[in-house]
Amino acid sequence: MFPYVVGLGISGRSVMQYLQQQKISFYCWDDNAQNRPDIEECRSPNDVNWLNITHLILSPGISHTWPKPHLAALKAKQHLISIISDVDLLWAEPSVSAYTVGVTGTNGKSTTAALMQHVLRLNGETFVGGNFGPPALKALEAPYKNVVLELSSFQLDITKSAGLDAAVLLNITTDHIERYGGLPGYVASKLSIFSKLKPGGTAIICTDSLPCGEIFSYLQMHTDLQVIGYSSDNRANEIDTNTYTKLCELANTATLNKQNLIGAYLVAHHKGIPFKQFEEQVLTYQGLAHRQEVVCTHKNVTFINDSKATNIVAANAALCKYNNLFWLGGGVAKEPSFDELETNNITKAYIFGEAASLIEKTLVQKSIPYRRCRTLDEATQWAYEDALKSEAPATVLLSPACASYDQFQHFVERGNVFKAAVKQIVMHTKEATHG
Ligand code: UMA
Repeated sequence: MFPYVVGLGISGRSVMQYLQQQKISFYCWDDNAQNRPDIEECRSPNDVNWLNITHLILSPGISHTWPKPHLAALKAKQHLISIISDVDLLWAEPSVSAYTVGVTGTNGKSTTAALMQHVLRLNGETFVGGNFGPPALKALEAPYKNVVLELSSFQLDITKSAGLDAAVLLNITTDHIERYGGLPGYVASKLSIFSKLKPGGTAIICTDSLPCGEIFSYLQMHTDLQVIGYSSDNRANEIDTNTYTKLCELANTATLNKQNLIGAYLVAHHKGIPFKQFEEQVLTYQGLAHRQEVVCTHKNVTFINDSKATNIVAANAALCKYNNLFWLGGGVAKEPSFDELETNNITKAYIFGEAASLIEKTLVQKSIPYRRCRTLDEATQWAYEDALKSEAPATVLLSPACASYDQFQHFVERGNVFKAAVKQIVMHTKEATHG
């Protein structure tokens, strides 16, 4: 009997490596021929003998229900074979005794997970991974005291076991419509993080967004989980006013979003880390690339790379924060309209990609000056030239409010292209100045 690994990207390859180390024979498959290893065990869902399969270990990016289940998922269901994830393999490992936290939400989960790792280091080596980047099974590479997993809805959907000591839900706004068809399916997926709690585990929920407020009330009434609610304005907080005030000051000083900071604080508090130590550690947190990352300031212009902002809510966090903005936005729209975009601080917009016409509609309605650009490079160049003419300090902000895959592989590539364009601009102007 063999497990069947389908999808051989980052998570699938980590699963194969794990099975090889465990000396467990397996079958594997990837629809992209280039990602298939040249081994006899590589068999398509039509060619494996399903009667010999124990589990289907599916990659998170592969659909198993909506809009259309992958053939492997369909066949697994027909043969009553359970579909599991790399996270299930991690949690099944008897050697793992780490305190494990899962973080989910539409926005801010990577930042919160990284911040938690930074803080939990105070009481021992801490792993951070999952959707964040290093696949979950990398947590087996050292005897970590704590494991922080960023869990996407896709990972939650295929993870069957319960290995979390604490689960944090930050927010829910519309996302990944291509996989869920609408908000209810996506909300159900996010809610399922709490079914991954071990008995006696702690549920931590920021109630700022309406679906999360409803989940909080539901869990309080219908489960015997330890449920802790909080909100950015302290309405639903179980934190005393004095601590809340200190957390707000800290959020300002460290320029961190309160949803992320308070979520991390509640986990630290749960682990017995005193506020003073938490504060000291937060103040040394460096932040993550592509999330409001200050690239440089050149003349009167500061360049900020917020390429990770792939939806309107995420972009609004940056759009509200900086003034005199020369905003770069566009890509593949995730929402049917951009009317919710915070445009008050935008001096001029530079729009590109598939969503440009849709964004244009909103900009025209709100009388915001804009320029349509073919590429991000072009947009960066125009934004810089206009920002330079501004008398006040200006910010060129890439916070696209869209997915990237019309012009880039992913948000990381988009952010790197922006940073390379900024580098070129700075080099050229320096060369021009020096002669
Ligand atoms: N594949 C098929 N058939 C298909 C679709 C894909 O065979 O129908 C194959 C592809 O050819 C490829 C592999 O499956 O070889 C890709 O699998 P995957 O899409 O699950 O991607 P991985 O490389 O395994 O990366 C995944 C996460 N990707 C997704 O969930 C889409 C990564 O999150 C994560 O970092 C990684 O596991 C490690 O845990 C990225 C992501 O974009 C950052 N996440 C989404 C998001 O944040 O919005 C959810």
